[in-house]
Amino acid sequence: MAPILGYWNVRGLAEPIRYLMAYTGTKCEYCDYVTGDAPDYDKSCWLSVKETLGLPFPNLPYYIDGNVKLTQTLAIIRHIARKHSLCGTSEEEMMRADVVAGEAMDFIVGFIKFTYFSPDMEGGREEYLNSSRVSLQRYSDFLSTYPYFAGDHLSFADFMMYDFLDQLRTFEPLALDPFQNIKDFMARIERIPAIKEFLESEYFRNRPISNKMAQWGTKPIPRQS
Ligand SMILES: N[C@@H](CCC(=O)N[C@@H](CS)C(=O)NCC(=O)O)C(=O)O
Repeated sequence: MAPILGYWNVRGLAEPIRYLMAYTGTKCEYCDYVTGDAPDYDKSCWLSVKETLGLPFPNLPYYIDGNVKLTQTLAIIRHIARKHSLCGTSEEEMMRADVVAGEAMDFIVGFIKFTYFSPDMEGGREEYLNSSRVSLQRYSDFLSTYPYFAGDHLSFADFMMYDFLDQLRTFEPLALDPFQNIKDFMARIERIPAIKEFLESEYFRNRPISNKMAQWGTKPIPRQS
């Protein structure tokens, strides 16, 4: 039986897992939960099954593959990456991939907080973008002249950085402009045939970045590449 990936029907935290599925050619059943509309944003489709799936820590995203029942985005990503040797090819690359994965999680959690919960999102836009530029400068310095964040080889961390930075550049199309090596990296990921195919698929293009209660990104938006 194909593994099952459960998440809301948005990109959110789960998209790098979907890229990994596409890249590794893993057939996967996507169990996409859909929240109700405003004002209640009914989540009963998820809450009614949340405690029934045998997950030790029920949450979204979840990944079920036979006896493997996983939650926590990073644990799911690393599990799939280990199976396909996508964790880096040396201790140096593995350390770099792990650091970047942690940075990517911090980044997306901040982005989600900003786009879902800001009391005045438009008013806080400049401040948010200024602080994200500081992070981008660090990513750019770290990437340096390497093709991938771990170094010379593609790793799971690249799919995280790619999607989360794509969410940022969808929010602000000029955000990546000062960072040519990051723009080159984005283009490099998009040229990977399986990723290109996934990005062009109806499944990718029809799914919004954010869930319905967010202040931004709740409708599918064309990519800015
Ligand atoms: N640390 C967790 C956070 C998971 C999380 O916050 N999931 C949100 C969606 S982004 C959710 O709606 N979870 C369902 C729940 O709390 O029941 C991870 O990285 O996977």
